Amino acid sequence: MTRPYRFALIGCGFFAQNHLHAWSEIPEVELVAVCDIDPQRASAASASFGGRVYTNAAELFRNESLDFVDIATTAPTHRMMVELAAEHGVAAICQKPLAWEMDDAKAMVSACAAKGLPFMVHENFRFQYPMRRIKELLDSGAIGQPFFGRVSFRTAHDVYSAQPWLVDNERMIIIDVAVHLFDLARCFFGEPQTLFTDALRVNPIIAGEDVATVLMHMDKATCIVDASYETRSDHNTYPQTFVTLEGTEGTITLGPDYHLQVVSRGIVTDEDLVIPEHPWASLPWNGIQDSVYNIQRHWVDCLAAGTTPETSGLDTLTLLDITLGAYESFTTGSRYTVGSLS
Ligand code: NAD
Ligand code: 89V
Repeated sequence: MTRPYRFALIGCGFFAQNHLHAWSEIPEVELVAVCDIDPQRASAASASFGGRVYTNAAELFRNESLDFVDIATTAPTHRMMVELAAEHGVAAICQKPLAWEMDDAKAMVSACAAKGLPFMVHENFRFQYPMRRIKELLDSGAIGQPFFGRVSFRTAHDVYSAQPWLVDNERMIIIDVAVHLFDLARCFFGEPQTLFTDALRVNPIIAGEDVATVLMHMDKATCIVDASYETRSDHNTYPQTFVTLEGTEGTITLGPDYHLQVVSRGIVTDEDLVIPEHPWASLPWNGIQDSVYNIQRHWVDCLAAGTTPETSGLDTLTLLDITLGAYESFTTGSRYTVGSLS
């Protein structure tokens, strides 16, 4: 490496703090600017992590010479930001969900492809340490041919205090959280062919759905994805994801507090997974925070090697099709055939 990759972060809100901390652990990058329409947020980010302050993304791109931009705003601004980046020949990482609509997502992918620019979506759940372990076990054949899965995220954690914008979203837990679980299901089983959704709103103060169950049909497997923000259990496990995978030779279970059990050809192994530590990480977010570091590390490794990131923009078009298809299934009350919206 001759010089660090020069980058800017746009959107200095709640989750961007994790991005900023994780970037500070990656020596190959240099934060040259931060941008937020809220000047206080931009200034606070700059005071803690460095970089010139902008409140206007167009001005940022006009003034700075960047290798990539990290977009941590919410979905309505993603297309505008990615198109600006492409116009200026700048590679981009963009937070999930990539977009609310398929046309916007396609336009972003096309804009980057037209300029030959790397484009990745910050779809970090598959980069969680326990999920990497599960994927390794699956690929090693520990449970034979997987035929059933359940990927589950259930909590009563008050998500609305830190992310008040979720209250008014007409589409909520499927596009906010199940999107991560769909991606995990794809990572474990491959692409689904069809899916069926049931969903409802339990909390009357919000606009969208806060409980959802989606049945995904893969070539040789069935996978249930379920998410709830209204599940009151014995202890709060937010923001952990639970996984059960059954195969012809055994079962993998990731339960509360990262307890991993593997039953493989009659042998049972139990392990309490230890999430890799970062000086800035803290409970209960440490598993997610580590995944932010891992996905950002992956981006830099791909830039250096000239390879396509796992969660590229193009790959994420399928994930968005599944996610929007889940709403389509709920609305029509019938199975959605994956690919119909693409
Ligand atoms: P937030 O509202 O706290 O932060 C967004 C920031 O973007 C705000 O500070 C806002 O002022 C700024 N912004 C809005 N429009 C802008 C513009 N035109 N130019 C510059 N700045 C602008 O939101 P959040 O909760 O941090 O969520 C941000 C994104 O991160 C969402 O897409 C969300 O789904 C995603 N997210 C992902 C994870 C994950 O695990 N991958 C976790 C939480 C949030
Ligand atoms: O992805 C999100 O927006 C968060 C979560 C904690 C699920 O990662 O809500």
